[in-house]
Amino acid sequence: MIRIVDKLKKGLERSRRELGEFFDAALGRGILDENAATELEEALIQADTGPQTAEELVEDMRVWMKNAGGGVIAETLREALGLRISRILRSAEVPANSNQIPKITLIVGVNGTGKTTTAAKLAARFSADGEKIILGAADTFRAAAVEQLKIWGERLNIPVIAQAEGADPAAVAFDTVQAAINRDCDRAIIDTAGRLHNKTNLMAELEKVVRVIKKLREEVEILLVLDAAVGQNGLVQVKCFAESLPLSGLVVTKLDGTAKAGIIVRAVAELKKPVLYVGVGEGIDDLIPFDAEAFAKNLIS
Ligand SMILES: Nc1nc2c(ncn2[C@@H]2O[C@H](COP(=O)(O)OP(=O)(O)OP(=O)(O)O)[C@@H](O)[C@H]2O)c(=O)[nH]1
Ligand SMILES: [Mg+2]
Repeated sequence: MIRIVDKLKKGLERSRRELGEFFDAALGRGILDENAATELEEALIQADTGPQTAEELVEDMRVWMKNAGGGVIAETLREALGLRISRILRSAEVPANSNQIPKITLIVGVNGTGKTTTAAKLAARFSADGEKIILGAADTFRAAAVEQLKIWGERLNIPVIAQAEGADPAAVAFDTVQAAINRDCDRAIIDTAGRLHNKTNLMAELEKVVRVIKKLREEVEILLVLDAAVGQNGLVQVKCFAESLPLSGLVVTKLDGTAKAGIIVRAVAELKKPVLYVGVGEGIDDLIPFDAEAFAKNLIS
Protein backbone atom coordinates (compact mmCIF):
# COMPACT_ATOMS: atom_id res chain seq x y z
CA MET A 1 0.00 0.00 0.00
CA ILE A 2 1.27 3.45 -0.90
CA ARG A 3 1.85 5.63 2.12
CA ILE A 4 -0.36 8.68 2.56
CA VAL A 5 2.56 11.09 2.27
CA ASP A 6 3.60 9.54 -1.01
CA LYS A 7 0.07 9.83 -2.33
CA LEU A 8 0.01 13.49 -1.39
CA LYS A 9 3.42 14.03 -2.94
CA LYS A 10 2.30 12.46 -6.17
CA GLY A 11 -0.87 14.54 -6.17
CA LEU A 12 1.12 17.71 -5.84
CA GLU A 13 3.64 16.85 -8.54
CA ARG A 14 2.73 19.54 -11.03
CA SER A 15 2.44 22.46 -8.62
CA ARG A 16 5.61 21.37 -6.95
CA ARG A 17 7.34 21.47 -10.28
CA GLU A 18 6.63 25.18 -10.75
CA LEU A 19 7.79 26.21 -7.30
CA GLY A 20 10.45 23.52 -7.10
CA GLU A 21 12.08 24.78 -10.29
CA PHE A 22 12.13 28.27 -8.89
CA PHE A 23 13.86 27.18 -5.72
CA ASP A 24 16.29 24.91 -7.53
CA ALA A 25 17.31 27.76 -9.81
CA ALA A 26 17.42 30.19 -6.92
CA LEU A 27 19.45 27.90 -4.71
CA GLY A 28 22.16 27.87 -7.34
CA ARG A 29 22.36 31.62 -7.04
CA GLY A 30 22.73 31.54 -3.28
CA ILE A 31 21.31 34.86 -2.23
CA LEU A 32 17.90 35.93 -3.47
CA ASP A 33 17.27 39.50 -4.53
CA GLU A 34 14.54 41.65 -6.06
CA ASN A 35 14.63 39.78 -9.38
CA ALA A 36 14.01 36.57 -7.52
CA ALA A 37 10.98 38.11 -5.83
CA THR A 38 9.43 38.78 -9.24
CA GLU A 39 10.23 35.23 -10.34
CA LEU A 40 8.72 33.80 -7.21
CA GLU A 41 5.54 35.78 -7.75
CA GLU A 42 5.32 34.35 -11.26
CA ALA A 43 5.91 30.80 -9.99
CA LEU A 44 3.21 31.18 -7.34
CA ILE A 45 0.72 32.45 -9.91
CA GLN A 46 1.64 29.56 -12.22
CA ALA A 47 0.90 27.22 -9.34
CA ASP A 48 -2.63 28.71 -9.14
CA THR A 49 -2.32 30.34 -5.75
CA GLY A 50 -3.93 33.41 -7.32
CA PRO A 51 -2.40 36.85 -7.88
CA GLN A 52 -3.46 38.23 -4.53
CA THR A 53 -1.95 35.49 -2.39
CA ALA A 54 1.16 35.49 -4.60
CA GLU A 55 1.53 39.22 -4.08
CA GLU A 56 1.09 38.93 -0.32
CA LEU A 57 3.68 36.18 -0.07
CA VAL A 58 6.14 38.09 -2.20
CA GLU A 59 5.57 41.24 -0.14
CA ASP A 60 6.60 39.19 2.88
CA MET A 61 9.68 38.08 1.02
CA ARG A 62 10.61 41.68 0.30
CA VAL A 63 10.30 42.51 4.00
CA TRP A 64 12.50 39.55 4.91
CA MET A 65 15.05 40.63 2.31
CA LYS A 66 15.04 44.15 3.66
CA ASN A 67 15.47 42.95 7.22
CA ALA A 68 18.31 40.72 6.10
CA GLY A 69 20.07 43.68 4.50
CA GLY A 70 19.10 43.16 0.85
CA GLY A 71 19.16 39.43 0.19
CA VAL A 72 17.90 36.22 1.66
CA ILE A 73 19.14 32.65 1.32
CA ALA A 74 16.85 30.44 -0.76
CA GLU A 75 16.61 27.76 1.92
CA THR A 76 15.52 30.34 4.50
CA LEU A 77 12.95 31.65 2.06
CA ARG A 78 11.65 28.18 1.35
CA GLU A 79 11.12 27.55 5.02
CA ALA A 80 9.49 30.93 5.65
CA LEU A 81 7.25 30.52 2.64
CA GLY A 82 6.17 27.09 3.84
CA LEU A 83 5.21 28.55 7.20
CA ARG A 84 3.27 31.38 5.57
CA ILE A 85 1.38 29.02 3.28
CA SER A 86 0.47 26.70 6.12
CA ARG A 87 -0.68 29.72 8.12
CA ILE A 88 -3.03 30.71 5.29
CA LEU A 89 -4.29 27.14 5.11
CA ARG A 90 -4.98 27.12 8.83
CA SER A 91 -6.59 30.57 8.80
CA ALA A 92 -10.10 29.26 8.18
CA GLU A 93 -11.74 27.86 11.26
CA VAL A 94 -12.30 24.10 11.39
CA PRO A 95 -15.72 23.39 12.90
CA ALA A 96 -15.69 21.92 16.39
CA ASN A 97 -16.26 18.20 16.67
CA SER A 98 -19.93 17.59 17.25
CA ASN A 99 -21.39 15.23 19.86
CA GLN A 100 -24.58 14.83 17.91
CA ILE A 101 -25.52 11.29 16.97
CA PRO A 102 -26.07 10.50 14.23
CA LYS A 103 -23.74 13.00 12.62
CA ILE A 104 -25.08 14.26 9.33
CA THR A 105 -22.82 15.06 6.39
CA LEU A 106 -24.22 16.65 3.25
CA ILE A 107 -22.09 16.62 0.10
CA VAL A 108 -22.59 19.50 -2.36
CA GLY A 109 -20.86 20.96 -5.40
CA VAL A 110 -20.99 21.57 -9.13
CA ASN A 111 -21.32 18.76 -11.68
CA GLY A 112 -18.71 16.06 -11.88
CA THR A 113 -16.42 17.29 -9.12
CA GLY A 114 -16.38 13.94 -7.32
CA LYS A 115 -19.28 14.23 -4.84
CA THR A 116 -20.60 10.69 -5.13
CA THR A 117 -17.11 9.20 -5.01
CA THR A 118 -16.28 11.36 -1.99
CA ALA A 119 -19.48 10.24 -0.23
CA ALA A 120 -18.42 6.63 -0.77
CA LYS A 121 -14.82 7.28 0.29
CA LEU A 122 -16.00 8.97 3.48
CA ALA A 123 -18.43 6.14 4.19
CA ALA A 124 -15.62 3.60 3.74
CA ARG A 125 -13.30 5.57 5.96
CA PHE A 126 -15.70 6.00 8.88
CA SER A 127 -16.97 2.48 8.51
CA ALA A 128 -13.39 1.19 8.81
CA ASP A 129 -13.15 3.22 12.02
CA GLY A 130 -16.05 1.15 13.37
CA GLU A 131 -18.86 3.61 12.78
CA LYS A 132 -22.26 2.50 11.62
CA ILE A 133 -22.98 4.44 8.44
CA ILE A 134 -25.93 5.03 6.19
CA LEU A 135 -25.80 6.68 2.76
CA GLY A 136 -28.51 8.87 1.24
CA ALA A 137 -28.95 9.18 -2.53
CA ALA A 138 -30.42 12.68 -2.72
CA ASP A 139 -29.20 13.13 -6.28
CA THR A 140 -32.56 12.29 -7.80
CA PHE A 141 -31.87 13.96 -11.17
CA ARG A 142 -30.77 10.79 -12.87
CA ALA A 143 -31.52 7.16 -12.08
CA ALA A 144 -27.85 6.47 -12.84
CA ALA A 145 -26.79 8.69 -9.94
CA VAL A 146 -28.79 6.61 -7.47
CA GLU A 147 -27.42 3.47 -9.08
CA GLN A 148 -23.83 4.70 -8.74
CA LEU A 149 -24.23 5.23 -4.99
CA LYS A 150 -26.03 1.90 -4.59
CA ILE A 151 -23.13 0.10 -6.22
CA TRP A 152 -20.75 1.69 -3.74
CA GLY A 153 -23.13 0.78 -0.93
CA GLU A 154 -23.15 -2.86 -2.02
CA ARG A 155 -19.38 -2.99 -2.31
CA LEU A 156 -18.94 -1.43 1.11
CA ASN A 157 -21.85 -3.24 2.69
CA ILE A 158 -23.43 0.06 3.68
CA PRO A 159 -27.19 0.64 3.26
CA VAL A 160 -28.30 3.34 0.81
CA ILE A 161 -31.58 5.20 1.25
CA ALA A 162 -33.08 6.16 -2.10
CA GLN A 163 -36.32 7.05 -3.83
CA ALA A 164 -37.39 7.05 -7.47
CA GLU A 165 -35.78 9.30 -10.04
CA GLY A 166 -37.27 12.79 -9.87
CA ALA A 167 -38.17 12.54 -6.17
CA ASP A 168 -37.72 15.57 -3.94
CA PRO A 169 -34.09 15.51 -2.73
CA ALA A 170 -35.20 17.01 0.59
CA ALA A 171 -37.52 14.03 1.11
CA VAL A 172 -34.66 11.61 0.47
CA ALA A 173 -32.45 13.53 2.89
CA PHE A 174 -35.22 13.45 5.51
CA ASP A 175 -35.70 9.68 5.02
CA THR A 176 -31.98 9.12 5.31
CA VAL A 177 -31.67 10.99 8.59
CA GLN A 178 -34.80 9.30 9.91
CA ALA A 179 -33.37 5.89 8.98
CA ALA A 180 -30.04 6.78 10.59
CA ILE A 181 -31.89 7.62 13.83
CA ASN A 182 -34.11 4.54 13.73
CA ARG A 183 -31.19 2.21 12.99
CA ASP A 184 -28.85 3.72 15.60
CA CYS A 185 -26.31 4.84 13.02
CA ASP A 186 -23.33 6.97 13.96
CA ARG A 187 -23.43 8.92 10.75
CA ALA A 188 -25.48 9.62 7.64
CA ILE A 189 -23.72 10.79 4.49
CA ILE A 190 -25.99 12.37 1.89
CA ASP A 191 -25.01 12.79 -1.76
CA THR A 192 -26.66 15.53 -3.82
CA ALA A 193 -26.93 16.35 -7.52
CA GLY A 194 -24.28 18.51 -9.13
CA ARG A 195 -25.55 21.99 -9.83
CA LEU A 196 -24.33 25.20 -11.29
CA HIS A 197 -24.04 28.23 -9.10
CA ASN A 198 -26.10 30.45 -11.41
CA LYS A 199 -29.22 28.29 -11.12
CA THR A 200 -31.00 29.98 -8.24
CA ASN A 201 -33.78 27.39 -8.06
CA LEU A 202 -31.19 24.65 -7.60
CA MET A 203 -29.40 26.57 -4.87
CA ALA A 204 -32.80 27.08 -3.16
CA GLU A 205 -33.37 23.34 -3.44
CA LEU A 206 -30.17 22.72 -1.47
CA GLU A 207 -31.21 25.24 1.16
CA LYS A 208 -34.46 23.30 1.50
CA VAL A 209 -32.54 20.04 1.93
CA VAL A 210 -30.66 21.62 4.84
CA ARG A 211 -33.86 23.03 6.38
CA VAL A 212 -35.58 19.67 6.21
CA ILE A 213 -32.64 17.80 7.75
CA LYS A 214 -32.67 20.32 10.58
CA LYS A 215 -36.20 19.27 11.48
CA LEU A 216 -34.62 16.06 12.72
CA ARG A 217 -31.09 17.02 13.69
CA GLU A 218 -29.79 20.52 14.32
CA GLU A 219 -26.19 20.10 13.16
CA VAL A 220 -25.40 19.38 9.55
CA GLU A 221 -21.85 19.19 8.26
CA ILE A 222 -21.90 20.59 4.73
CA LEU A 223 -18.91 19.67 2.59
CA LEU A 224 -18.31 21.45 -0.68
CA VAL A 225 -16.47 19.29 -3.20
CA LEU A 226 -14.13 21.26 -5.43
CA ASP A 227 -12.35 19.81 -8.47
CA ALA A 228 -8.73 21.00 -8.34
CA ALA A 229 -8.33 20.34 -12.07
CA VAL A 230 -10.90 23.04 -12.88
CA GLY A 231 -8.65 25.53 -11.12
CA GLN A 232 -9.69 29.13 -10.84
CA ASN A 233 -12.92 28.73 -12.81
CA GLY A 234 -14.00 26.16 -10.28
CA LEU A 235 -13.53 28.70 -7.54
CA VAL A 236 -15.74 31.25 -9.26
CA GLN A 237 -18.44 28.60 -9.53
CA VAL A 238 -18.46 27.74 -5.85
CA LYS A 239 -18.64 31.21 -4.37
CA CYS A 240 -22.44 31.03 -4.50
CA PHE A 241 -22.45 27.80 -2.54
CA ALA A 242 -20.49 29.55 0.19
CA GLU A 243 -23.00 32.40 0.14
CA SER A 244 -26.14 30.24 0.18
CA LEU A 245 -25.10 27.53 2.63
CA PRO A 246 -23.29 27.40 5.97
CA LEU A 247 -20.38 25.34 4.62
CA SER A 248 -18.29 23.41 7.13
CA GLY A 249 -15.38 22.91 4.83
CA LEU A 250 -13.98 21.87 1.48
CA VAL A 251 -12.98 18.61 -0.11
CA VAL A 252 -10.54 19.21 -2.95
CA THR A 253 -10.52 16.31 -5.42
CA LYS A 254 -8.42 15.14 -8.38
CA LEU A 255 -5.12 16.38 -7.03
CA ASP A 256 -3.57 13.30 -8.62
CA GLY A 257 -4.21 14.65 -12.11
CA THR A 258 -2.81 17.66 -13.85
CA ALA A 259 -4.26 19.97 -11.21
CA LYS A 260 -2.19 22.78 -9.84
CA ALA A 261 -2.35 22.34 -6.12
CA GLY A 262 -1.84 26.03 -5.37
CA ILE A 263 -5.59 26.33 -5.98
CA ILE A 264 -6.05 25.00 -2.44
CA VAL A 265 -4.25 28.03 -1.03
CA ARG A 266 -6.43 30.30 -3.11
CA ALA A 267 -9.63 28.46 -2.18
CA VAL A 268 -8.99 28.84 1.55
CA ALA A 269 -7.92 32.47 1.18
CA GLU A 270 -10.98 33.40 -0.86
CA LEU A 271 -13.74 31.21 0.54
CA LYS A 272 -12.45 31.41 4.12
CA LYS A 273 -13.32 27.76 4.63
CA PRO A 274 -10.92 25.03 5.74
CA VAL A 275 -9.95 22.15 3.50
CA LEU A 276 -10.90 19.00 5.39
CA TYR A 277 -9.99 16.27 2.89
CA VAL A 278 -8.22 15.93 -0.43
CA GLY A 279 -8.95 13.37 -3.14
CA VAL A 280 -5.93 11.84 -4.84
CA GLY A 281 -7.45 9.13 -7.01
CA GLU A 282 -10.54 7.18 -7.99
CA GLY A 283 -10.01 4.36 -5.50
CA ILE A 284 -11.97 4.09 -2.28
CA ASP A 285 -8.82 4.73 -0.19
CA ASP A 286 -7.80 7.79 -2.17
CA LEU A 287 -9.10 10.38 0.27
CA ILE A 288 -6.68 11.98 2.70
CA PRO A 289 -7.55 14.08 5.75
CA PHE A 290 -6.00 17.45 5.05
CA ASP A 291 -2.85 18.39 6.91
CA ALA A 292 -1.86 22.04 6.29
CA GLU A 293 1.78 21.62 7.34
CA ALA A 294 2.36 18.50 5.26
CA PHE A 295 0.65 20.12 2.29
CA ALA A 296 2.61 23.37 2.49
CA LYS A 297 5.86 21.47 2.90
CA ASN A 298 5.14 19.28 -0.08
CA LEU A 299 4.07 22.17 -2.24
CA ILE A 300 7.39 23.94 -2.06
CA SER A 301 9.93 21.16 -1.54
N1 LIG B 1 -8.38 11.07 -10.48
C1 LIG B 1 -9.39 11.29 -9.64
N2 LIG B 1 -10.63 11.09 -10.04
C2 LIG B 1 -11.63 11.32 -9.17
C3 LIG B 1 -11.40 11.79 -7.85
N3 LIG B 1 -12.61 11.92 -7.26
C4 LIG B 1 -13.53 11.56 -8.16
N4 LIG B 1 -12.96 11.19 -9.32
C5 LIG B 1 -13.59 10.75 -10.58
O1 LIG B 1 -14.34 11.81 -11.12
C6 LIG B 1 -15.47 11.31 -11.83
C7 LIG B 1 -16.73 11.99 -11.30
O2 LIG B 1 -16.92 11.57 -9.97
P1 LIG B 1 -18.34 11.55 -9.28
O3 LIG B 1 -18.12 11.16 -7.87
O4 LIG B 1 -19.32 10.78 -10.07
O5 LIG B 1 -18.68 13.10 -9.38
P2 LIG B 1 -20.02 13.83 -8.94
O6 LIG B 1 -19.65 15.14 -8.41
O7 LIG B 1 -20.82 12.94 -8.08
O8 LIG B 1 -20.73 14.01 -10.36
P3 LIG B 1 -22.27 14.44 -10.63
O9 LIG B 1 -23.11 13.67 -9.66
O10 LIG B 1 -22.51 14.08 -12.05
O11 LIG B 1 -22.33 15.92 -10.41
C8 LIG B 1 -15.47 9.81 -11.61
O12 LIG B 1 -14.89 9.21 -12.73
C9 LIG B 1 -14.59 9.62 -10.37
O13 LIG B 1 -13.97 8.37 -10.34
C10 LIG B 1 -10.04 12.02 -7.45
O14 LIG B 1 -9.72 12.45 -6.33
N5 LIG B 1 -9.08 11.76 -8.39
MG1 LIG C 1 -22.77 12.29 -8.25
